[in-house]
Amino acid sequence: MTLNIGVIGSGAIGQDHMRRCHFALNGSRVTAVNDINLEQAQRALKTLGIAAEVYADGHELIRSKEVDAILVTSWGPSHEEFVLSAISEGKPVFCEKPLAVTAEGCRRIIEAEIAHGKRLVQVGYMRPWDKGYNALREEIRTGDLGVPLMVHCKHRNPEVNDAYTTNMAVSDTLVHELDVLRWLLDDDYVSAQVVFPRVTRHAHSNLRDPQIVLLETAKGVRIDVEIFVNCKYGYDIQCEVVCEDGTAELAAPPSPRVRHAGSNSQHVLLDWKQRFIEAYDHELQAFVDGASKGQIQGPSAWNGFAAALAADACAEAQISGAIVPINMPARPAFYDPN
Ligand code: NAI
Ligand code: ISE
Repeated sequence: MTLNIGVIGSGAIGQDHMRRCHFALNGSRVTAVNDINLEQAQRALKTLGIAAEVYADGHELIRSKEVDAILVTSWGPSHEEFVLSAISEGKPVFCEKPLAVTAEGCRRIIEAEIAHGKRLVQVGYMRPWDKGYNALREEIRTGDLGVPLMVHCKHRNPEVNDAYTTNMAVSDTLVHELDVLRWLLDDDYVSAQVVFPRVTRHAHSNLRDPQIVLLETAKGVRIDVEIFVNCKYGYDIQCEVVCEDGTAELAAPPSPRVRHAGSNSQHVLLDWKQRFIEAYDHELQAFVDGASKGQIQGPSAWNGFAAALAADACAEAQISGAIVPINMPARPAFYDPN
């Protein structure tokens, strides 16, 4: 059986996922596309060489008989309404991060999914599908290093456009760490603080960049995440876990060491598309398989909520400068891992 996929949002990641679902994965094809910018949707299909129907309305696409499952790859503030609409049609939906721009929005999705009675939502947090993070988790789980005490992370993007705000450093960028570190440590956050170093001259006038987020977990692990979205030199994701008897560090993607013209160097990737290319393939193949079997897996709406709750606290901390508590409620049995 081939899963017919409808895509809402045909920008950078929408196109990358369309290419994947139509050409690279097993068992899926793109049959419908919507974008508030219709020309953008048409251009994307032409560029990719896909013959799919263009819908002027995302909700109409969700209702279409030509669509078995939905990918939501539009801007964050529109995610909630499309995910709720897919749930009300009983159709599986893969939603790019963030699931919703507030924890309240994620709660509404959770309530709708539980009322439906079966998981339909997979959130596009791809790092738990990344080989490097999986190796790091395995290493910690052996127990050979003792328990984790501290985690030092860096999330660096080469640059961002003028629409990127100070808040987006947490709601759009840090959310990846907020998701993956809970999974890596099997722990929850209890507080967050944000401190601002000197601002880089490369940031536009309304953006505080870089930022440092300090998190504490229920088990007492202290985490610092540097978010630097105009670092200029490349896309660089780092994570070091310091344990009682040693440390474990996320491996950098393989790249040759080059000795040339008096220097000894190694390339750094330039964007997220390349850095997590395999993880995106794995998460979407899992979605296609899960939707085809009626068994959605991977990061759930509950994971989306947990990241959003911590991001809300970080956003408050950005403004107040205070240490903001994070009160994570108990997970409903509906979201217990199988
Ligand atoms: P983009 O700006 O390149 O594309 C977004 C597209 O959505 C645009 O074509 C826009 O016209 C369309 N759109 C916006 N609101 C819409 C609505 N209400 N209905 C229909 N279409 C709408 O943005 P990009 O970079 O593709 O990001 C999209 C989403 O994917 C964001 O939520 C972002 O956080 C997430 N993302 C995730 C990444 C990851 O590593 N998992 C990487 C990049 C983006
Ligand atoms: C973008 O939306 C992503 O999700 C990328 O993975 C992240 O590195 C970037 O900071 C976000 O803006």
